[in-house]
Amino acid sequence: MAVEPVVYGASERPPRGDYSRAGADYTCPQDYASYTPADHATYRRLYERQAALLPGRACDAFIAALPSLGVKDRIPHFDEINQRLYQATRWEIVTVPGLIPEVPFFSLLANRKFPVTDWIRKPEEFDYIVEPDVFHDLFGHVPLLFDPVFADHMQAYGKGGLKAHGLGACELLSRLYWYTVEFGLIRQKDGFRAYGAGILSSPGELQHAIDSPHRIVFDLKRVMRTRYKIDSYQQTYFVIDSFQELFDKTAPDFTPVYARVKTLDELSAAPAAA
Ligand code: HBI
Ligand code: FE
Repeated sequence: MAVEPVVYGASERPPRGDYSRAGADYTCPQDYASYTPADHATYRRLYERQAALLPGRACDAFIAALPSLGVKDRIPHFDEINQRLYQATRWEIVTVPGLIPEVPFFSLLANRKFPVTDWIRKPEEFDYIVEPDVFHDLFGHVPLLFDPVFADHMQAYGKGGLKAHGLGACELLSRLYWYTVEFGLIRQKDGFRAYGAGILSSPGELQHAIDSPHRIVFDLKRVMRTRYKIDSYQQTYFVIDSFQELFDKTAPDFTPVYARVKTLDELSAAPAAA
């Protein structure tokens, strides 16, 4: 059964990835044979460049977990990673052809399955790509799934997403994902560090996020009111003190939070003019 492709936002770009391979839950086998030597070289080069930028910019938990991805000189077999990941936090990565609709996405997270796109960007997209490719998903998202508290938060987010869908609150909830899982900062004793996958997988934003003065202490309602852009560096970053704080502040039922936020004005992604 062919499923409908999905693209980020209301973009006119054609969907990336072959959705005819996907089942009803949008998952498909990792098409390992399709990788060319150039694809493996792209992954190796992306990994080398990004890993060199992590000290002083990525959070300690990410740096400690990164080696769990295994090989860095080629695109890993997802099964290789799953053996370690399942042992660590009972998560597993599943293959998807690209972005998938919110309900299938939330359903996978709610079952401790993280969807990883299996195609990789072209060499000419080395510095920037809008859609998540295998490097963004593997390098950016998977290491923190080895952290027990963050792993539990991700499952809770998926369960919350299924509820949000029923309440028509997916846009509000997607802002929580955006300003934490994708672009979140954490305060460590030695300074602010990135834990968001969108920052950790981007060479330019990793520096920009650490240098940016526009940091706001994590506040759930403020996050849900703040719009975001998908194709430029963030202009506002939200800061947590620990993954436990993120888990605790997002554990309660969001129904009253959505009701309150819907009565308040949305906030621009750009920080209020000083
Ligand atoms: N699909 N494959 C994939 N990966 C994502 O990170 C993703 C998605 N679909 C929707 C989505 N993220 C966001 O809109 C979430 O906030 C729901
Ligand atoms: Fe992502």
